[in-house]
Amino acid sequence: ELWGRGFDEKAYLAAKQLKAGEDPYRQHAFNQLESDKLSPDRAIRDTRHYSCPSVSYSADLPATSVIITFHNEARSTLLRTVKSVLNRTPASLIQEIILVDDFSSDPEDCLLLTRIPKVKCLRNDRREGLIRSRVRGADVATAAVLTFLDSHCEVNTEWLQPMLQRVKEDHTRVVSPIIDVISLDNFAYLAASADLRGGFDWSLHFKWEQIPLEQKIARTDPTKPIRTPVIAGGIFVIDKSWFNHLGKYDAQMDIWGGENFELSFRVWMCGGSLEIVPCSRVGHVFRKRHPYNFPEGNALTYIRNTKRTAEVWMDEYKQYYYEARPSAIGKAFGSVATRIEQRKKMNCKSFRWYLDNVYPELTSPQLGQSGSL
Ligand code: LR7
Ligand code: MN
Repeated sequence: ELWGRGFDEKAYLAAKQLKAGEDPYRQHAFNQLESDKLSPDRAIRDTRHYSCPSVSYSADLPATSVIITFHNEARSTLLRTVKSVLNRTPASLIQEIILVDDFSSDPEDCLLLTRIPKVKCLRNDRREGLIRSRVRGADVATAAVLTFLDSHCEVNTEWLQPMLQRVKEDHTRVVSPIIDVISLDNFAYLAASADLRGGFDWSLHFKWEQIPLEQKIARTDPTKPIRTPVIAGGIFVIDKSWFNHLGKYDAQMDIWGGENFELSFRVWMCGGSLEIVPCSRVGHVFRKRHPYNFPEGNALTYIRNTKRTAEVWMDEYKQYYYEARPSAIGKAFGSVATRIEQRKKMNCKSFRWYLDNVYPELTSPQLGQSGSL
């Protein structure tokens, strides 16, 4: 297929085919052979609840800038992410797709895609990690609403409208879809449970968890949003001025990890809310290992990022974080002075308030002898 400015899809993909005998999992930690076999325009099952198609949305939803950062993504998954957005979204809602190439080995992975209408490419001249890369993309975005995606996603039928609707009604809402599973082995598209929300433990380890039973019983309308204490991090819609007002991301966080807690605590504690909109579905390839290197090492980077989060947002409860993650004690984490200042300026609520009002299910650990806070 040839696009307006002459994008040769077949040539783009063929240039990066696996070599005979090469382990298809080696480069990307998913089965690249299976991904390469599939069409960039493949159909996927509409996994929404059957009452979703009859929900209607405002006729003047705002357009969005889609921001996708990546480091050495497989061409076939990257292209399918981009094309699923163009194929399954009304054109008027997509202002642009901003690819941020986080210093991948081959600049053409990104550059060639700018031959597709609406696709822009920014390339970092050194590895920055996904946090600073997203901020770079957000800073140049021209739409009033930002939509973040990982580089190995497929958006499903009418994915964007329900999220834009929620943000249009209230710009302080930060919204996520239900994240369906694209199998890392055979790329089958599988529906995820609609009864999950984001949670975590004191070590700041993310987990999906069941919606509390009282809330589940009270939910008579399966199309209504689900309040969530935290978001998984990669796939969400946020008003651009609200994102800027809240302080974007902590630009001293490196590579991967922790930014989802930092953003989630900040949104809740500084006057916004986080929700999962069940009529929006986006597939994501979940992997078992990171396919890329961490210049400072995976463990130290996660500690640095989560430690910055705990130091800025968790008040006296940060002691539980250190008890659950003793290896974080004494580790360097840079200065958090400007982030603390920002928190004060915005007059954000306490972590105690967050626990009482947003995540009462996270109970204090049994402390050895010191009792509860
Ligand atoms: O140095 C890097 N530079 C990048 O641009 C490292 C990564 N990246 C890109 C990468 O190519 C990908 O597009 O950043 C994106 C996310 O990296 P992944 O796919 O390795 O992350 P993940 O899916 O394992 O991790 C989840 O948690 C991360 C914490 O930092 C991010 O918030 C991811 O966006 C997030 N993914 C999702 O929320 C999708 C659902 C998965 C879950 C749970
Ligand atoms: Mn991912």
